[in-house]
Formats: sequence, C-alpha cells, structure tokens
Amino acid sequence: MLLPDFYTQAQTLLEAALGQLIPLESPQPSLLTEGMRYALLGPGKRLRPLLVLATSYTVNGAPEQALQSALAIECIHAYSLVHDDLPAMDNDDLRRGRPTCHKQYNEGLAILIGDALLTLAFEQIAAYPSCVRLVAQAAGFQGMVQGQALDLAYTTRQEPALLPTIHHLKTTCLFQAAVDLGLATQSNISPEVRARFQTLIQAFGLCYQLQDDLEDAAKGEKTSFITTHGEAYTRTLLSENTQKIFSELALLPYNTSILEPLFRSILTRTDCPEGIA
Ligand code: GRG
Repeated sequence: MLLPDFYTQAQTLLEAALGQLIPLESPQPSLLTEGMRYALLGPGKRLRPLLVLATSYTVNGAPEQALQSALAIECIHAYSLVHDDLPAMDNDDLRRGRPTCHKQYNEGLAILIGDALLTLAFEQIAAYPSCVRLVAQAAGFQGMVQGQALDLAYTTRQEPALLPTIHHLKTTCLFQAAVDLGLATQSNISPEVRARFQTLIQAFGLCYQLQDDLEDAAKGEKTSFITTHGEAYTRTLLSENTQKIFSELALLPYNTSILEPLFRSILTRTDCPEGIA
C-alpha cells in the first residue's frame, strides 16, 4: 500500500467509526450525547489512534482489534482534554479552535461528558482484557491522571526535577499505550522488538513535549521546561532523542515505511502523510 493511501484510508476509517460510536438518534437524545460527540468528533489530529493502526499494520496485526483499540485511545484522549480544560484544571476557553466543552455546555455537563467518554473507551476493548489492563494502567493513577495530579501540585510546589516525570506521565504514557495496543494485535512479538518500540516511544514522547514547549516559547508563552533548562539544552535533547527514534526504527525487523513518516510528520509538521497536518 502506498503511504498516502494508508493514512487517507486510516483517517477515513477512524472518522467513520468514531462518528458511529455515539449515535445521534439515541433512544433518548440528550445534551450528554451531543456533548460527547462535540468533544470526540472535533478537529483533532487523531495521532494516538493512527499510531495504534500504523503499529498494528507494521507488525501485521489483527485489524479489527486495532480499530477497537484505536477508538478506545481516542476516547481516553478526548476525555482528558475535556477535563484538562475545566476551570479547576487549566481553565481554558478554547480547544481545537472552538469553545471548550464547559464553555459550550456547562461545567457539570463537561465533567460528565469526560466521564462518559472514559467509560466508552473501555466498552470498545471489553473483548480484549489485556488491552483493558494496558489502557487502565496508562490512563489512571500510574499514568496520565497521576501526571495531571502532579501538575496540579506543581503550581504550588515548583520543583523542576518533577517536570520530566510530569511530562512522561501526562503525555508519553498514552503514546506508549497506543504502540502497545498496536503490538497487542499480533501475538508473535519478540521481547527485543517490544524493547525497541518502548525505547523509541519514550524518546518520541519526550520530543513531542519538548517541541510543544519550544512552540509555546516562540509564541512568547512561558514554558516551565525551557524556563528551567534553557532553550539550547532543550534543542540538544530534542535532537538527540529524535535521532534515537529513527535509529531504533531502522533496527526493527519490519518494514517501517508507514511508521517512519508518521513520527517525522508529528515532530516536524512537514512532509506530512496525507491527511495529518
Ligand atoms: C485531566 C486526567 C486529565 C489529564 C489531562 C492530556 C492532558 C492530561 C492534558 C493536556 C495538556 C497537555 C499535556 C498538552 C501537551 C500535549 C498534548 C496532550 C496535546 C494535545 O494533544 P494533540 O496535539 O491534540 O494530539 P488533538 O487536538 O490533535 O487531539
């Protein structure tokens, strides 16, 4: 399959499947289901589900399990953004160029929209118990929610040493879960391959966050990692870890012509696979 074809098809498949997750004409149409669709179907880049599908495709995994896992991880991501935007968290008014969920609806409903998306995620992978465990561990107190809790505490207890841990838990854990879900679609993955994927996704998570910080700094926004470690060090770390991603990919015993441009496009926002921008 040609590269643009893979991503065009994956995006089309994902949007169609996400659109069907929460029916418009449910027996009792409600603001809750409307809000869930608002949060889930907004113009996101779908990076995590694409990573699940691309990883699974690379290792020749089971496509149906990959799709269910991709939907689950996008539900988790959407819930995390709804809750992250709440007044008690980041208190943001805009997300993806539109009013945040609590601005569009109200705060109470936004909390429930997040809750419902979180539970919907687990419904998608209920047939795959190992995936349920994997997602629960990445998204819960050992992962993303713990990262958010540490981030909340950081506003009063500013310990720069905590920043890499916060970034890792808030951002990398979900990317790691995406790759692990992709690998879980193939029973025949060697420990060496698993370890290489782990190394490269850890490097990728760090790069993703550093890139985000550099973009914020360029816009004049204060970003804590650059404030504490300096821009030069941030760029060096970014460059070292970018190299690590591609050297690990090159050592995988698979054709990585689908995965490689996905990582490259996310990190550089250039040479994007069609459909991801
Ligand atoms: C509220 C439990 C809870 C967790 C929130 C994900 C998160 C944790 C907070 C979002 C703030 C954050 C860490 C931003 C940095 C990177 C990030 C996750 C950006 C948004 O992801 P994209 O760029 O968004 O994939 P789209 O809109 O494309 O889906």
